[in-house]
Amino acid sequence: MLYDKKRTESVEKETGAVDRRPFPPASRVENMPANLTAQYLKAEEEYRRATTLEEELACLQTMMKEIPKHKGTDHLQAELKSKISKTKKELATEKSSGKRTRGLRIPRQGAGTAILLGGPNAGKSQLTAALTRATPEVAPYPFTTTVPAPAMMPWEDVAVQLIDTPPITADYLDSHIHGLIRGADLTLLLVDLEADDGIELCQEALDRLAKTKTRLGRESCLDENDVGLSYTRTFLVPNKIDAPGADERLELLHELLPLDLPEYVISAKEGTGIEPLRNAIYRAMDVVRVYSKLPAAKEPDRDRPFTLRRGSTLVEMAGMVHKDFVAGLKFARVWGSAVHPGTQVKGDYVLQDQDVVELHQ
Ligand SMILES: Nc1nc2c(ncn2[C@@H]2O[C@H](COP(=O)(O)OP(=O)(O)OP(=O)(O)O)[C@@H](O)[C@H]2O)c(=O)[nH]1
Ligand SMILES: [Mg+2]
Repeated sequence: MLYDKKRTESVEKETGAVDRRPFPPASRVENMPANLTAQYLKAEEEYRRATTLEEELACLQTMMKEIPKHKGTDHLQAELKSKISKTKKELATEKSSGKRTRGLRIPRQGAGTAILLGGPNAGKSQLTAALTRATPEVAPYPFTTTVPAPAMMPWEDVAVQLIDTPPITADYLDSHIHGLIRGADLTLLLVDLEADDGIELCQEALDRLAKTKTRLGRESCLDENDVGLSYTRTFLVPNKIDAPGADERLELLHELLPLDLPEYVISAKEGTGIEPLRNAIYRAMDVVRVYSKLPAAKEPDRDRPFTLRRGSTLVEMAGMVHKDFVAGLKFARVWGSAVHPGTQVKGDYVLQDQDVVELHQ
C-alpha cells in the first residue's frame, strides 16, 4: 500500500492491534520485491523524506512513471493517481492562501539528523542540553516539552541536528513526530531508569508507534511487504544511571523489554556516557568530511567542511559547491588518505573522510 504522509490517525484505526515485533526480519530488508524497481523504491524513499509539497509531488510523479504497469500493480497505480491529484490540489491551496497547509517542517541542517524519543520525563531535553548549546526547559513533570525543537550537536569541526520532542504516551503522539522520525537518520529512544514506571512508559511509547506505520529498528528501511511501513535506525538510551536503583532497573529493562538495539547507558545530568554517545551519533550519520580548496590558495577552507554520505563521489561534491561545477567539472586534485598528495582524479572518485579537494573546470 502506498505510504500516505497524512495517514497517521486513519492507519492507526486500520491497524488496530499492537504489533509487538517492532523490527523486520533481515530477509524483508534485503530482498527487493520482484515487481517494484529500484528506481521506484528510491523515489518512494525520497517521498518518505520529502519536506515540501513540491518535493512530494515530484517523487509521486517519478513513482508513477517507474511503477511496472501490470495487473498486480493496478491498485497501487490507482492510489498513486489519487495521491497525485490530492497533492496538486493541496499545492494549489497552499499557493493561493500563501500559507503552508502541512504541519511543522524542520529544515535539515548539518551532517544529519537524530531525533530524541521517549516517554515523559525520560530526560530528552536534559540530553539535548548535554549534547548541544541549546537550553530547553528541563523539569520534573511530564509534557515539559510541547513542540519538537531542533538544536545542533557539535562533533569535531561539524555538527549533527538533534530534535527534542514532546513525550509519546499511550494517549498522546504529536502529529508531527511521524514525518520527523521518517526523515531522521537516527532515533534515540530514551528510558527513564529513575522512575519505577520508566520501563512501562517506554513500552507504551513503542506500543503507540507500533499502531502506526512509523517504527523503530536496527536499520532504516522500508518494509517491502507493506510499502508504507518505515523503520528508522534506533539506539536505546537508558538514562539517569546515577539515580538510586538505576542498575537494577537497567537489568529489568533487559529482561522485560529485550530490544535488539545498540545501547548507550547514560546520565544526561551528570555527563556519564555522553561523549561515547556523541561519537556514536556522529558515526551513525555515515558521512565523510571534505574541505574545498581554491586552486590559487595554499590552504583549504578548514572552517566549513562539506559533509556527504560515505561512498559519495567527486561529482556529488561539485554539485554542492555550485551546480555549474557538475557540467563544467574537468578534474580535481585531491590530498587525502587514499591518494598521493595532489593526485588528479575524475568525477567518479569516491571521497574519503577529510579529503582536501581542488576543483578544476
Ligand atoms: N538523576 C537524574 N535526573 C535526570 C537526568 N536526566 C534528566 N533528569 C531529570 O528528569 C526530569 C525530566 O527531565 P527532562 O529532560 O525535562 O525530561 P523530558 O524527557 O524532556 O520530559 P518531557 O519534555 O516532559 O517529555 C528533570 O527533573 C531532570 O532534571 C539524569 O541523568 N539523572
Ligand atoms: Mg522535554
